Parts: sequence; structure tokens; C-alpha cells
Amino acid sequence: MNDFILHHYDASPFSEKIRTLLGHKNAHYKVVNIPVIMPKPELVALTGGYRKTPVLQRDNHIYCDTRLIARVIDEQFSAQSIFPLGLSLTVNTLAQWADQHLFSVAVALTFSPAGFEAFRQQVPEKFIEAFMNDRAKMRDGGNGLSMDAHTALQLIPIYLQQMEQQLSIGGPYICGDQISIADFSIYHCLWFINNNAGVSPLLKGYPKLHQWFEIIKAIGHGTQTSIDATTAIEIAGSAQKILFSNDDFLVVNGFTFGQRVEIIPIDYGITPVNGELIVSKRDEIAIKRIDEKAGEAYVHFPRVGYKIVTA
Ligand SMILES: N[C@@H](CCC(=O)N[C@@H](CS)C(=O)NCC(=O)O)C(=O)O
Repeated sequence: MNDFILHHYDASPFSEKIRTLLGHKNAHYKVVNIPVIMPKPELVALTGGYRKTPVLQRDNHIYCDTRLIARVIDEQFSAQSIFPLGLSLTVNTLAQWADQHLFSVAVALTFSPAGFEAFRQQVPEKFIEAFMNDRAKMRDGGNGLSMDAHTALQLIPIYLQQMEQQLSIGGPYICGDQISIADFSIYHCLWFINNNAGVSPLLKGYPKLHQWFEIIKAIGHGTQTSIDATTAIEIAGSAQKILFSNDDFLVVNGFTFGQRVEIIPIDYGITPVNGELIVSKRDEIAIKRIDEKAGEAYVHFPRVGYKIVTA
């Protein structure tokens, strides 16, 4: 049994990446449904300002960003690791490419005329305006998610053809006979395109890729139990406090144990999270912060994709 609580919403592709990974691990876990747009007061009580989806909670540990979340889950269920050591560079860079570049292609496609029209059909008119304003605000000041639809329409057949070729010769998974983080990261982007009737026809005509997509989809989401956001906050608030030590603390760029810092995403949603730096590893940092609702919480981030500044 694990104590994972996934804060997510159904339509979120990055949540789908993690739900599918939890499915692959046959996990039983709790879920909290969070709002699609700001405000997200309960989520922010846990994260200290980070607003993206999903977030993974384990007691008073809050894990932001699926790059780190995937690793935390994989370590919990280490038997079927999705990070094969002999393909470490290959699977991690492919996942990073998908989460950043391929995701921005998928987002741009859903904002293409056909994609946007299909989106419009699915949701109330009032929500569209609120959604567009929210996402514009989220992109403000960052450099991510700036691709236009023409570029995306030009790129997608190239990438799909490359996937088709690789799967035809080397499958059944993206990097060969073992499922890896690359499968989950590519999958959620194609899942997002596939969910939009205006652009899903772009995925047609790639039989091996289709077969792979169906295999990943069939993994499912594991077993979820829903709880509400207040319960999740109570779980964080009643968890045991930890006395961190600087034994394994890596000093990078001069940031030291206990220093007051801000951690900021470098692509979009660039709200800083403020606290005391208490974990510093090769690709993980965490701060301690005190929230009036959630109590003492430890908010973890990967290093890749974030910057640390003195508070
Ligand atoms: N680098 C982040 C990206 C997460 C992300 O962009 N998620 C989208 C939803 S799939 C998001 O946060 N959208 C705005 C929101 O949900 O408020 C990760 O890997 O978790």
C-alpha cells in the first residue's frame, strides 16, 4: 500500500501520463479533483503557489512536475522500473522532448481552427473565455507554449512518421522491448490530440503507432479512491514533521542548506514558491514552507525546468 494522493483533473494530459504510470504499476491511490483554471486555493495551500497539474502528495510531501512525480512513483514500485539504466540518456531525453516540445505541438494543434472549433463544441461558451484568459495569464512572462498552429501542423506528420518507423522495426515500445518513461511522455501528448475530434484525424495512417497507442491505453489508471481537497490538506497537516539534515545536501550555485529561496518554473506558470531549501540532490530540490491550512509542508521539484533564486 502507498500513501499517494494525485491532484488532477480528467482532461489533463500530464495527469494522464501519471495515471497511466500508476496503472502500469497496478497501484491503488487516492485522487483529488482540482479545478481546470485558477483559482485553486486548496492546491496552492499545499504547493505554495505552483498551479500546474498534476501534483502528487504523500503525507506532507508535495511533488511538483511529472518529471519528478514519475521517478517518485517508479521508486515506490521499483520492480518494473520505467527508467532502464542502459537507456538512461535515451529515455530521459526523449521524455523531456515529448513533455516540452511535443506537448507544445499538441497544444498548438488544439488551438488550430479545427482543434479550437471541436473544443468549443465540448464546453460552455462562458468557460471558453475564462479558460483562454487563464491560460494567457499562465504563459505570461515565460517562454513555453508559444508555438503557432501552422508550425505544429507542419511538424506533427514528421514526428508521427518517425515513431511509426521506429515501432515497426524496434517495438513494441518506443525504446524497444521494455516500457519506459518515453512511452508515457509521448503517450499523453498523442492522447491529448486524440481527444480532440478536430485534430484527431491527424493520427490516422500510422498502423504500428496506433497499435502501440492501444497497448498503452489498455494499461488503464490503476485503482483510484476519491477524496476531497480538505481531507488532503488535513492529511498534510497531521503528518509528522521531519528534521532534515545537510548530510546529503549538494551545494549547487552556492545555495546552502536552510537558505531562504524561491523556486520558479522557467517555461510557463512562473509563480515562485518560497521557502527554506532543505533538499538538494542531483535532479531534485525541496523547500520547507509553513502554510496556515496545510501546516509544515515539503515541496519538491525536479532541477530540470526550474530556477532557484535567493528570496
Ligand atoms: N512540466 C509540468 C507541466 C504540467 C502542465 O503543463 N500541466 C498542464 C495540464 S496537463 C497545466 O498545468 N495546465 C494548467 C492548469 O492545469 O492549471 C509537468 O511535467 O508536470
